[in-house]
Amino acid sequence: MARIFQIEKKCPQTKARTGFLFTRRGIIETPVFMPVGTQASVKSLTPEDVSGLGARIILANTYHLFLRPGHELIARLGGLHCFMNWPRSILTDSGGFQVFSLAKLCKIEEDGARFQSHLNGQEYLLTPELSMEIQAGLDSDIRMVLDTCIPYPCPYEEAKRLTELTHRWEERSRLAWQKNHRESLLFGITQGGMFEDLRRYSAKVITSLDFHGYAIGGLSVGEPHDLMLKMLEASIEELPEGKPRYLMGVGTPHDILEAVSRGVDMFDCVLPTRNARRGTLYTSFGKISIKQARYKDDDRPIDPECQCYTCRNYSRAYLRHLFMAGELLVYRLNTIHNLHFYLCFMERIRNAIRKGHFEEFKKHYYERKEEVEC
Ligand code: PRF
Ligand code: ZN
Repeated sequence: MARIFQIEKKCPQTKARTGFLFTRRGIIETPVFMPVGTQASVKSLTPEDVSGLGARIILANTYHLFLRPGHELIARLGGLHCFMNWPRSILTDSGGFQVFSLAKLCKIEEDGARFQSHLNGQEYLLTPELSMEIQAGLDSDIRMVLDTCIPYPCPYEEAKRLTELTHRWEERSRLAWQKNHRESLLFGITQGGMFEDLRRYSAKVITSLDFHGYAIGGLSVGEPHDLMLKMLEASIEELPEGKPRYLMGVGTPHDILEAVSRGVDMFDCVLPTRNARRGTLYTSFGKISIKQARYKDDDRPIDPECQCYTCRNYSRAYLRHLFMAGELLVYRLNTIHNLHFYLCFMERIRNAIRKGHFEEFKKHYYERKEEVEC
């Protein structure tokens, strides 16, 4: 197997590491944050905006693109990169998680997940083979196996049953991928609910299937932060050191910092983009809500320390005005700022690990967060 991941530097005090992930469309420095482009678009931005922010990989969703406009149409038009004009890497999620969270009815069968489209109620059966076929049609660079989503809370026996079903689906995903992979990478997903022994068991079984990388799924589904970290630790302990680890759908800057400390290399989350559209902005001194009256005639940028396009050109007063007036431009300007914040945060994490300063960086980050909002 060609080399797909190379560890560059390890933090001496924590399990954090920097590395390079090689896809057929480029090299990705890790730890990395992948902006979410669910429906073949990072909401409100052009691909030029997204690459200008420094993103080298984005995430797209099998579930949404299968239902609309359909993977066959996208395949006919040259694949997702061509369709959306994004030449860099794309990771596609398998659809499992979205079926559980978005579809109207969802029934787990041995063969796959039977669900009704949230758009028009039509019934489908999403099997591991179909998920791989859709992802092949999209022609993504990193593809995810089909997994089940274990609700929180969930009794032990049910979590075990769903975890074992996921293992069978992943084996079938792997076989299907071998038939139409076209140089893409395939990542397995560990589950196990909120049980340490199931987490370890799942990570062992998934590791034995030999994927290019390993995702930790089923976390950040409503459980307390400490429990998430405990489950993450149990999962990671059984994963191979030399392969990339991806914590799906996580999270806040705080979650990311703690997960990097435990050896996670990849993240995706809707938080920076969704919060931007709701007027919640990340800054070096905590989150602010641009809606607040206190920003009415505030001529300072969102964050005086931020170098993004929005902060270099616009005041809080202007952004607040746009928001209150429902002007579309505010979505783009806020999203540019929040994604810049996340991508810059990851770059600072990588540089701190490289220089051997990661623990200090973490401490400093927590101290600054204590400061009051301005
Ligand atoms: N599985 C898949 N996608 C996901 C998750 C999962 O468990 C999560 C859980 N945080 C987010 N996205 N396939
Ligand atoms: Zn900014």
